[in-house]
Amino acid sequence: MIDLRSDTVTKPSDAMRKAMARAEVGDDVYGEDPTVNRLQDMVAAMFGKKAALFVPSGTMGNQLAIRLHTQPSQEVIVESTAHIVRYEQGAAGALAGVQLHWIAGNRGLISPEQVEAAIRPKEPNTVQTGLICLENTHNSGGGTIYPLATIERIRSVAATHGIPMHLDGARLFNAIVATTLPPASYAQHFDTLSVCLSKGLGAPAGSLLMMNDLTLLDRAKRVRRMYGGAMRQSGILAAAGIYALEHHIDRLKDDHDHAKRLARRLQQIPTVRVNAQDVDTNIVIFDVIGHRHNPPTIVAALKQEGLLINAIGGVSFRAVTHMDISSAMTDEACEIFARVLAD
Ligand code: TLP
Repeated sequence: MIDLRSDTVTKPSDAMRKAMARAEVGDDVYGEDPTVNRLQDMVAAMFGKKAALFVPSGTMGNQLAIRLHTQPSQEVIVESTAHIVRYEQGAAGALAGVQLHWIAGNRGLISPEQVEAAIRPKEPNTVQTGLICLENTHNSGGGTIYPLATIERIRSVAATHGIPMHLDGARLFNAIVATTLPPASYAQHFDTLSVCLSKGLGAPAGSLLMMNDLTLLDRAKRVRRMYGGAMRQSGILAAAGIYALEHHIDRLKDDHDHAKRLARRLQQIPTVRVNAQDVDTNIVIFDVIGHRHNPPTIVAALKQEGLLINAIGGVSFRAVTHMDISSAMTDEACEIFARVLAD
């Protein structure tokens, strides 16, 4: 089976499993897991931040950030198809007591002018803006990379209004590899940022929430505990993360090449609407129009041929490349798409 549903489906390699088995561990609630501490120090140094906190998931990283930066009753500016809006089960409202102020983006990206217009005036009757969240790369936008200049300009708008910024960097490593920009060039513009080890990097679990403010770190540990994310001998998971960071960053380029190849092939199929030029990284989002089958039937027909993808609403589908997809599997996926979507 060729599984393009997500880059989260990868399985740890034998070498990664060996690194996990060998990990030195301790109780991380006491701050005594040497492998977790090593991972946190490694990631903080990589992104030029003072601290990084290991959390079980990308969702928890985002939700800690929202809780830490806001007061209940405030609102958070975020793009309308962001993961925080679409896939986190309303956690910002349920757990932090804030509302989300959505801005419709272009392939997931919002502009400094849109952000400026969305910031609420500081007057007693109006809800107050507590945080601005960006997502890079943007999942539902199709793995879109935020131009650094746009981030810089949004940061300057946020600074003028004294509003903190958080980055959902679940796939920031994809942006870093595609642009060859140093990790800190993105990180410097955010008060907090989260990165995931369980997406393209191929680790089984784990994300890191980074910050410069050490009081924020203390509060983050308390909220992580409150949200049920404080773990014990989590060095076993951290060891997989360290292995992934040491071995799996540069190879993301292969995933980007494979996604581009898929998009170029899809573009040739008459029922498919996709612009291969829009594929910046490892995610291909495409529409199927005028096909005799509906989306669930198309997904089932592809599965029948040995290819898994996700229907993501309306006539849209998502295919994601990752480390368990070889060049030969990419070619085969192209053939299957051509066969099933042609008629
Ligand atoms: N995204 C998953 C699904 O939840 C949609 C996927 O298959 O792409 N931020 C972004 C941008 C994400 O894409 C994801 C996962 C997360 C956060 C959450 O990560 P986890 O699943 O670790 O909570």
